[in-house]
Amino acid sequence: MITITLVQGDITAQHADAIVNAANSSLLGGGGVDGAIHRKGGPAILDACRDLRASRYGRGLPVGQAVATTAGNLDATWVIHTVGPVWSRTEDRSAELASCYRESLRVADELGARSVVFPAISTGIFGWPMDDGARIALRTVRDAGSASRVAEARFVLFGADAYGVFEEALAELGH
Ligand code: AR6
Repeated sequence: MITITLVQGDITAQHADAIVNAANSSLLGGGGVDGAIHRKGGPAILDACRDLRASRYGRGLPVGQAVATTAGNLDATWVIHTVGPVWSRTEDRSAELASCYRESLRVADELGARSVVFPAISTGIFGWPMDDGARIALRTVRDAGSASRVAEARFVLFGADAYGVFEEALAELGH
């Protein structure tokens, strides 16, 4: 059984065992959550990402997958990088978005993390509508979380609007 909580704020200010990063396939940084995590976490995270590019992920991290590094100076032990799909009007990429949450939880479970914080993956620069993104996020974490040892999944939403959308989606889920 996993407990899902919602917080409004900046994900880089959170304390948890693992912080999930909404990365891109290059693993070498970007804007949004990714930029904030690298800025606040410091160069150790980028060093670890470069090592991953030089070894397991020479072609980058595929969409829907997840991989962990140190959390550098963040108040966490690990950052779990995952690559969300870019929103498409013509193609349903929901399975890839769900996979980001499932794979991040799987990696967290492997590491022994008990608390994991998530951003609303793909709902910023990648353009996914917040309400649909929230439904996919919450349903997937609830379902995958029941089989994991992760005790808390905390969604950190940037701003009151995103928080409100998640609150409504969580209520719809009967949580
Ligand atoms: N804390 C919590 N949430 C945040 C923060 C923060 N500090 N900053 C933004 N958000 P995004 P994506 C919200 O763009 O859509 C990067 O360049 C934001 O309002 O971070 O998956 C990567 O390198 C939105 O609701 O991620 C990729 O190229 C949500 O977090 C690309 O952006 C996700 O927005 C990934 O795009």
